Amino acid sequence: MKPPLTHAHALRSAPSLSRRNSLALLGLGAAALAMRPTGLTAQAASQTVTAHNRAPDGVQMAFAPAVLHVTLGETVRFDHADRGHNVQSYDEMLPEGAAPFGGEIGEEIEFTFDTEGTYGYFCRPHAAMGMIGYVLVGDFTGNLDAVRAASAELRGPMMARRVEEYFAEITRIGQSAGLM
Ligand SMILES: [Cu+2]
Repeated sequence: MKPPLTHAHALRSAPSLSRRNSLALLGLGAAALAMRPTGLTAQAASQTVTAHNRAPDGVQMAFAPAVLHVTLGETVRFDHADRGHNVQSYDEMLPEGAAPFGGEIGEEIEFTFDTEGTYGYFCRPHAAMGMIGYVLVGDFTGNLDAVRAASAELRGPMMARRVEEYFAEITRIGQSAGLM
């Protein structure tokens, strides 16, 4: 029995789509989502983080949502609203034993978070502008203090304010989930 195709695989292998049309489809995030077949496999991304030159809330060079809480084992898609971004985890901001994740500039990736904890990541070209984010997995408090300490070491003109804002959001999420 053939394993079910993921959506991305189905798009790439559809013979009737030219490369140009495939790329156009991939660029239309909303349209692509609307085309998602029902009966998704367990590995299909259920949440998306998007890299923006200007996020919906008006913040420049930012991920949205920059703080995302997912359940253990959930897959997150990291896509791009604009060119020139990438996503990669900070080595010092991973739960113990967790695999790092990342892609090249312009590369959209999916990553399955199968270790509980807090993951910090950044965009390499724009990290100095505060382009960072956090994925919180399950009870994410185990390594939160370590991630907070590492975040306080990040340098850049906008960084301290971003870190402060994102940790306020992390605290809000943790409290509403009864974890903090
Ligand atoms: Cu960027």
